[in-house]
Amino acid sequence: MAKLHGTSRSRSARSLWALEELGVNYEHNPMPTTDAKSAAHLKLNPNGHVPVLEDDGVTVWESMAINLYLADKYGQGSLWPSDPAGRADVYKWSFFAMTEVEPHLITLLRNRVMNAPDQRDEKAALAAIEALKAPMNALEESLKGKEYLLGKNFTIADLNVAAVMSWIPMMKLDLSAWPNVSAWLQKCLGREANKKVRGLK
Ligand SMILES: N[C@@H](CCC(=O)N[C@@H](CS)C(=O)NCC(=O)O)C(=O)O
Repeated sequence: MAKLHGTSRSRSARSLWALEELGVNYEHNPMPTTDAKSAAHLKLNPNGHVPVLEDDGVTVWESMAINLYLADKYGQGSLWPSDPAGRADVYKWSFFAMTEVEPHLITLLRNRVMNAPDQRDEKAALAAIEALKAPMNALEESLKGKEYLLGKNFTIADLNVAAVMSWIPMMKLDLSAWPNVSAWLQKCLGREANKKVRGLK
């Protein structure tokens, strides 16, 4: 049986969402991030991070890699596109989320939510908001006239990008300049599988 290590209050939520969405029978080890550097966990992921997936003798770390693996293995005919062009879009949006969006959201999260008030740098937060404009514009343009990133159907591309952007409501970032992004994000985050994950340990 597949086993996912990592509390839902971490990036593990991304892979728990994929497991739930795909209807995979899995075991969840809700390991806190404070245990990620334990000797036992370092054997699974030498980076000392969660999430980690174990599945049929395969060990995968990096949330996006886990989700691409899961969608490929369990999502044929649903979350995983059957054609190379569709899969190219999946890779494109997943790497976009990790490289163009996540670093700025982390900066914002640290300086608006996570750090103690006297450790917050509002200048860095404002610079992150500025840097997010280009990727938000790209997303807005791509969603024009479409239900989801690849067209009519929700795929692992939507899940991966929306999962990275799931911190946005918590930060109350104003998305009114990007109405397509705002409507799409709400629709993705409102899916039952994601709502279920938010209630897990
Ligand atoms: N790029 C990695 C990042 C993983 C990561 O940084 N996970 C954090 C939790 S959200 C963690 O394990 N932190 C524990 C630590 O660094 O000791 C991914 O997406 O899986």
